[in-house]
Amino acid sequence: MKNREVAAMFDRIADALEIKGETGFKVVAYSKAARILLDMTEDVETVAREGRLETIPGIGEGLAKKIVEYLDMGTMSKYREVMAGVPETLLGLLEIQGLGGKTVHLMHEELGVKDLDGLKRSIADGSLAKLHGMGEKKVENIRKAIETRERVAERISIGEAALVADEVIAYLEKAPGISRVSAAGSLRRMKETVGDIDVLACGKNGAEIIRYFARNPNAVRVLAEGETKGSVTVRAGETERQVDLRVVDASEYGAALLYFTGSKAHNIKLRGLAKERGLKISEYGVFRGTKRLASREEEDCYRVLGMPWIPPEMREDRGEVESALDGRLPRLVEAGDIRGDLHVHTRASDGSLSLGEVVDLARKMGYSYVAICDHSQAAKYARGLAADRLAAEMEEIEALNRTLKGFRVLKGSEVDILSDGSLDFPDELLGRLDFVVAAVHSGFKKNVTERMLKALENPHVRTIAHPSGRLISGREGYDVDLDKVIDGAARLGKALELNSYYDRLDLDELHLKKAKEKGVKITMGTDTHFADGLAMMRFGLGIARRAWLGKGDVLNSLTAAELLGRKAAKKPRRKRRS
Ligand code: DGT
Ligand code: CA
Ligand code: CA
Repeated sequence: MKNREVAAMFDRIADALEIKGETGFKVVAYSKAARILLDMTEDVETVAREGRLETIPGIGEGLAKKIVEYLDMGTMSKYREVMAGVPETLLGLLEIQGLGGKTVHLMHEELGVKDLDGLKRSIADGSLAKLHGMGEKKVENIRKAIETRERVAERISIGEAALVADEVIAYLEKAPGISRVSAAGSLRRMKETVGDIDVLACGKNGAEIIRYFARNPNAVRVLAEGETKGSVTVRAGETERQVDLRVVDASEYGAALLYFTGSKAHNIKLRGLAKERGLKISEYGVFRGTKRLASREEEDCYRVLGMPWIPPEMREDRGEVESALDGRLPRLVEAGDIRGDLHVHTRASDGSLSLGEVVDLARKMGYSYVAICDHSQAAKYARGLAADRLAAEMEEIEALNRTLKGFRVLKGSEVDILSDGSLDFPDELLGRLDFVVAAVHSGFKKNVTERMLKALENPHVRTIAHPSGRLISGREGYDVDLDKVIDGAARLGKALELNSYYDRLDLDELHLKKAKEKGVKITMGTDTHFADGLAMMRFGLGIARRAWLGKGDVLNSLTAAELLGRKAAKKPRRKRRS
C-alpha cells in the first residue's frame, strides 16, 4: 500500500506551502488529504485503478490527478514546484515536534531564523515566546523537543546499539521476500561506540521490505520510507536511535555491504587502490570501464582488487589493506577460540547468580571453564568477601567441581589494590586461588600507576582488571599511565584484562594493540553480575579483533589445565585405551 507514501508527499507540500507563507484552504486541503489517506483502509492504488479516487470525501479532481501522477510516475510535479526555493535548513526544523510550517514561516519572517542554531537563539533570548500565537508553554515544549533530538545525535555504546540492531534484524528476517540481512556500518566493525545503526538487506521487493521495516512496532518515528532506503528511530534505553535500512539487488549485495560497512577511510583507501589498477569501486561493484567484475559477495570484490577478504573489525585504514595485499593478514581471535570467561561474579558478592547458574550459563556459551572472581573485603559497597567467606566459597567450588564433568570452575578473586598498592588479602590466601585479578576500586587519583605495578609484582596476581577504569557512558578513568602499566606487565610476564562488559571495554583497542606489541597477554572477562552478561564476550571479542589480537594473545584460548600453570600443562598424558 502506498497510502502512507502519498500522504507523506501531501503533508510535505502543506508544510512547504506554510513555510512560504501560504494559508487557507489550499494548505488545509493537502493536510486533510494526507490524513484521509492515512485513515483509509483500502489500498489507494486499487481505488485509483478503479477510477474511484474522487468518490473519497476530501479528494477532489486536482488532488486525484496528483495521486495518479505519483502512482504512475513515482514523482509529483506539484511537490517539486512547491519545494523549490524552500531552504533545507527550514524544512529540517519541521522534524522538531511542535513546530509546524506556519510557525517556521513566522520565525523566518519576523525573527530571521534560518536554521536550528537560529531557533535556539530565539528561544534563549525570549524572542520566540513573544511571537504571535507562541507563549512560554509552547516554547518550553519546543526546547524539550530539540533536546530529545540532540540526545539522538549522541553516540551510544556498541552493547546498547547491538541490542537495538539484534531486534531490528530479527524482525527483518521475517520480512516478505527477504533473502539476506546484515548489520553494516560501525556496528559491524564493532566500534566501541556507534552513531547510527546501518542495516543492509536484499530480497524480492525492496519497497515492500522497507514498508515492513517502517512498521516495526519498536519504531518511534519514520524518517524516510522509499523504494530502496528507509530510516526510522527506535527506542534505545533513554534515547532514540536512528536505524537506516538499505535494500539492494542480490547481485550487488557484496559490493553494497562492503560500501556501507566502511569505514569511510577504508573505502577511500580501496577506491584509490582500484584507481591505480584502472578499476572503479562503488556501492554497485568493482568495474573496469562499464564491465562489472565483481559485486555479489564481499570476497569477490576484494579478490578482483588483489587481496583476501578483510574482517570488518580491521577496516579502518590502519594498515589492513597493505597487509592483505602482502598476504600478511593476521588470523584474528574468534569466538570459538574462547574456552572460558575469566571474570564472573556470583551472589556471594554483588552478583545475582548462584555458582550453579554461572556454570549452566557458561556451558551454554560452549565454555569448559569459568573463573569466579567475587570482590574482596575492602569493596564494601559490593558486599566484598572477607577471608572466611572466600574460604567458604573456595570449598563450595571444590565440592561443585567434584560433580562436574568436562567443566571446571576456577577459584578466583577480584582482589582490591589498596591505597598503598598492597592487596586486600594475604599472600597465603591468594596462593590458594586458581586465578587472581587485581583491581583498583578506590582512590582513582592516588598513585594508580605505582599501585598497579606493585600489584603486578605480587606472584599470585595474574592480571589487572579494567586497567583504565573508564566507563563508555561517561565516567573518566583513573589517573593512570597505561603505557607504564603495559611495560610493567611485559617485564613481569603478567597479563592485563580486556574487561568485556559493554560499558567498559577496557583495555581499549589502542592499548590492546600496544600490549600486543610488547608481548603482554590479555585475559578476557565479562565481569558479569547477571544472567545475560556472559554473552557480552562478543563485545570484548570485537574490540580484541579491532586491535588485531590473535588466538595466541588471549589467555582464554588456553585450556583450564594450561591456565593453571606449566606443571599441570606438562603432565604426561595417559594413553587412552581403545
Ligand atoms: P557511525 O554511524 O558514526 O558510528 O559510523 P559509520 O561508520 O557507521 O558511518 P555512517 O553511518 O555515516 O555510514 C555508514 C557507512 O557508509 C560508512 O562506514 C561508510 C559508508 N559511507 C558513508 N558516507 C561515505 C562517504 O562519504 N564516502 C565513502 N566512501 N563511504 C561512505
Ligand atoms: Ca552508522
Ligand atoms: Ca548511517
